[in-house]
Amino acid sequence: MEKTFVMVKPGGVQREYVGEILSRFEKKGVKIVALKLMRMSRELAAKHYVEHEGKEFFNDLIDTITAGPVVAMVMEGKEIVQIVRKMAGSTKPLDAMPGTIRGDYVLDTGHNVIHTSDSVESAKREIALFFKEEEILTYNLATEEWIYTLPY
Ligand code: 3AN
Repeated sequence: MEKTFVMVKPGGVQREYVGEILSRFEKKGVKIVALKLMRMSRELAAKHYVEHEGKEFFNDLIDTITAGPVVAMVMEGKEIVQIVRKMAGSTKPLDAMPGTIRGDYVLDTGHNVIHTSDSVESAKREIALFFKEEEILTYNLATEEWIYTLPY
């Protein structure tokens, strides 16, 4: 099944949105297959945001993402990359629809509470940056057949 990388950023942890954000994904039926609270090093931050290197907001981005603990996660599900991205909402606060995480909690692009991978390829790269293979679990949720398969 498809996997994606999700991170509650330092601002989301400090504003105590971890439970709220996890709850939205759990209610959707998303399976959490890896999760940790950690502090990102500047080296890891620079690798994670390599596509933004050289942009005018790059240094602020690295400062902000390393300013406090983050909750890093791997989530699994059908078409999970784009579904999780939709639930997170648009990068620009004005475009982030109410009902999305950013639409409900974000007023500024640089303080947007959550990161989600933008493609299956990015997800693979980001998951490998944050997790060892043995930290990503394989298990069944008791509810899984009611999310995907039953009634046959
Ligand atoms: P997304 O997180 O929606 O995929 P990206 O990948 O374009 O957005 O940008 C990564 C992060 O860089 C954003 N979440 C935001 O924190 C920051 N960022 C992007 N564009 C800007 C900008 N114009 N000004 C300040 N920060 C920005």
